Amino acid sequence: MPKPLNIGMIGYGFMGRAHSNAYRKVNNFFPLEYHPVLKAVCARDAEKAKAFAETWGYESIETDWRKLLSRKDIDAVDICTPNNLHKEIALAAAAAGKIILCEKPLSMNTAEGEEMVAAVEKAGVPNIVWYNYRRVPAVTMAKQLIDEGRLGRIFHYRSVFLQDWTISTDLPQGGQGLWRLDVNAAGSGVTGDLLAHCIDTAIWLNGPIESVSAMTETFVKERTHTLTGKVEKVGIDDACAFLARFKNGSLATFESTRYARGHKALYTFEINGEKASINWDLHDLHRLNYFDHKDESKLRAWRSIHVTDHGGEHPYMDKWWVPGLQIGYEHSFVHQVADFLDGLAKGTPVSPTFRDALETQKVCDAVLKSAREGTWEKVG
Ligand code: SOE
Repeated sequence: MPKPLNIGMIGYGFMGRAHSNAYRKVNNFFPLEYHPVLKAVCARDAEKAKAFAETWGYESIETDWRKLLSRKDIDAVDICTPNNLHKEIALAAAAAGKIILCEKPLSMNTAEGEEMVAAVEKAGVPNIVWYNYRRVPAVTMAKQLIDEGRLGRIFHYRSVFLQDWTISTDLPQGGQGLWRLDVNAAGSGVTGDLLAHCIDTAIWLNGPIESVSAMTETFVKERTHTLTGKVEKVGIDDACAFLARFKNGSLATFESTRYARGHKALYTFEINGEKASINWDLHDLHRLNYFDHKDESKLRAWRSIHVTDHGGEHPYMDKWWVPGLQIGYEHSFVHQVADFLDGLAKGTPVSPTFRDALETQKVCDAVLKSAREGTWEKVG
């Protein structure tokens, strides 16, 4: 018998849609004991909440997240709000004994993240953070290849996340969608929003990051604030680049900006090992590029693996269409829900838990401190 898992979603923006889509699709493709039920969506604006509930099939709405948390018919809370609300909601949700799924980044900073980890661990509630790119099949396969030792000793990790949507000086900060430009709502700029993805994937694939040296820049220093109507100082980092040393001795470069004209969401990574290298590009997300030095020398070259095959060898793909037919961005969220529900049934935590995501938060804090102070910083 399927077990219902009643979801209460807080927030209804881009991520609210991505997560709702995943809850709706997951049982059509993955055989799972738990079946998410879209019980309630919560937003301050009742009309917007109603419209969202109708589009996505939520049974009810709330306009106060505390009311949502007090409801006995909600099992799991999905936090899709701006970052400055993650901690308060997560602490209250843990105290109410709710399962918690939290949008990335975990928190505004490490101190908040530590409180959140303590709260969920004390309450013993299952928890996960939506670092979705880990579950793009080609990225999951990169993890498998590394864990199988195919790359050997790793020397280099190189990652970028480039966008260009904030170049216009007319773009305001604050409010729906644009809260990402408001330091009081976001905590930081590209470091917490985009590099957090790169760091999460990097730690997962290549182990802990020990130290960093960073630079940041805010190219547009003042913007009108949507909520106050006044021109206010911009407090976020528009661009950030940093060097890093991993615990395994490998060296890394990371770069992110919202000022790379022509790039919309160019998230890439490349890893160079003693025996082989891999690279991946979000714009071509079903492909994993692989160079194996043990190939016969006259045929040795980068191969582009279309990660769409069945038989369990290409992660997640046997659940979808037929071999060769690719899937996309939204499926990474479906995979995350599928793994999380599977973990719930088995009683095992599923990564990235709040504790895992705290490691990314520590790197972000070290990066921002290094940029501020012009120093190499140890992580944590
Ligand atoms: C920012 O534009 C953003 O939407 C991030 O917030 C997401 O986490 C990233 O996956 C895509 O870009």
